Parts: sequence; structure tokens; C-alpha cells
Amino acid sequence: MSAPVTVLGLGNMGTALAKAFLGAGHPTTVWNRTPGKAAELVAGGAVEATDLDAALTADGLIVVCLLDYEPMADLLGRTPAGATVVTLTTGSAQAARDAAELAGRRGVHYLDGAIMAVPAQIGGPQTLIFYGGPEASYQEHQQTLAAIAGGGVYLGPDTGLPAVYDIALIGFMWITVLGLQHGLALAATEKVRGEELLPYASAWLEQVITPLVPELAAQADSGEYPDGGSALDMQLHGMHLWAQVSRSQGVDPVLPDYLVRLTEQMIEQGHGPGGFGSLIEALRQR
Ligand code: FVH
Repeated sequence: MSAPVTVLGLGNMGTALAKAFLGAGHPTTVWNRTPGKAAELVAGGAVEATDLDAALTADGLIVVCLLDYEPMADLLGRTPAGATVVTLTTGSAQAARDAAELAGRRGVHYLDGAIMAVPAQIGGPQTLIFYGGPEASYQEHQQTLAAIAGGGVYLGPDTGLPAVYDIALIGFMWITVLGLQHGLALAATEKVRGEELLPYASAWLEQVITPLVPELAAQADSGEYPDGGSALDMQLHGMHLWAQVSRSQGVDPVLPDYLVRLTEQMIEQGHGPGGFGSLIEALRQR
């Protein structure tokens, strides 16, 4: 029989997690602060705990997915010694380490995780969740956790590391997406529709941007920024054009202006003949 689990928090993500556990045959107990969110899960076989203490004393792994870490001190203070908690709430590395420390003092086994997916992707074979915490706890529950994310990755004993990976990748996603939206806004001022640009935007991502990821990561580690045939001095002209066209077309120029400022700063410091990778130095100087 599959291991039992308890899911605390039935927002969009907690509900998706509970559904995936149920779908994989895990006896699933659920709890939510505000009543009324468990009906569909109960119809699917979940047991709704009468209150938080009943949820915390149900058998099996306790999976927490709340809005933030604010309720964690209370929650861990009420968790029985010997239980294992895995928190999948988004938070800082410090919040995760504080929770782990409190759990340790209470004799509660503690893992922290970061979900790198939206609710519809939960339960997928490649869905990524980062985990950190005691290896023995992770190994004990690895199979159960595979029900929510087939691509789960254990990063090591530091419970703060999943949050570090999360914040680095989420920022990358937002700025990449914002860059696309800026381009769509600019194209629209010349009556080019999103669907017309789409095939080229997708190819641009795959053929030009994706190959830059390992190159830029290696340059960030080495501190060496080869020009790769596109020196920063040369690129500054295109960046000025991006800013100027944004202004003239009535699209917010804050992104190109920021890029120009970072690039000029690096050129002043002698990186003009080098590549785009040196901009990480400007970010580190702030
Ligand atoms: N949904 C997503 O796309 C993202 C994907 C990546 C990871 N996030 C993180 O997951 C956490 C939960 O997100 P969510 O989508 O489930 O969020 P909501 O639908 O807004 O539900 C929030 C739940 O948290 C409960 N809650 C809030 N404060 C408290 C509290 N003080 N004590 C107990 N529970 C609390 C809330 O309960 P209620 O308002 O219904 O009573 C919901 O169950 C989040 O960290 C994302 O960043 C999701």
C-alpha cells in the first residue's frame, strides 16, 4: 500500500499536490485554514482533517504549501516529535533554515522544497521540485514525493538551497518573459501581431538564447568574458537604438535604459572589447 500523506493548505498549488497524491494511490489527509476548499478532494477519496492538530497527527509525510512562512512557527510548534514535514511554500533561504532549526529543536524531521512548476504541471514525469534537508529523510520519502514531481532533485543537506535555486531561476523567467513582452509591445506599434512574431521569437529562444545559458554560467564562474564576435562596444549601439525606438514608439524605455546604463558602466571599466557576460560585474557592484 502507498504511504499516507497529509497536505496542509488547499490553495491552487496545495489542491494540485493533494490531487496528485490521490491519483498515485496515497491515502491523503487534507486541511485548509478556511473551510470549504476540500469538497472536490474528499469526493476523490481524501480525508479532511477536522482541525490543524488532527492534520498534524495523521499518519505519514506532512506536506505544507501555504502562501508564506508566517504560520510556520505555530505549525512546527504543534507538530509531534518524530514526524516529517516538507515545506513547499515559496520563501527565502533564511526562512527555510529558520524553520529547519525550529523543527530540529522539536525533534521534527524537516525538508524544504521549491516548486518549479505551475499547478497544472504537478504530477508530471519531468516536473521539477528542488529539495534540501537531511538525506535520510529525503530518501525515506523520495518515492512518495515522486507522485507530485517526477523530476524532483535533492540538492543536499542545506534546507536553504532550494530557495536559492528558486529565486535565481524565477528572476530569470520574469525578466526573459518581460523582454518578450517589451518586444511584442514594440512590434504592435508597427501593427505586427504577436502571432506573426511568434515563430521567430520561439526560434530566437531556442537557437540564440538557449545556447547562451551554459556560456554565461561558465563566464559568471570564471570571471572571464570573451566577446564571442559581439563586443560590448558594438552592442551598445544596438542598445541605444532599442532605447530610442522604445521612446519614439511610446513603449516604456526603462528596460533598454537600464541595459544601456549597465553596459556603459562596464565599458568605462574597460570591458568594451569583451562580451555581454561582463554585465554580471555591474549587477554585483550594486
Ligand atoms: N500557484 C503557482 O503557480 C505557484 C507555483 C510555484 C510555487 N508557488 C507557491 O506555492 C505556495 C502556495 O501557492 P498557491 O498557488 O496555492 O496560493 P493560493 O492559491 O493563494 O493559496 C494560499 C494558501 O495558503 C493558505 N494560507 C495563507 N496564509 C495562511 C495562514 N496564515 N495560515 C494558514 N494558511 C494560510 C491559504 O489558506 P486560506 O486563505 O484558503 O485560508 C491557502 O490555502 C506559495 O508560496 C506560492 O508562491 C505556487
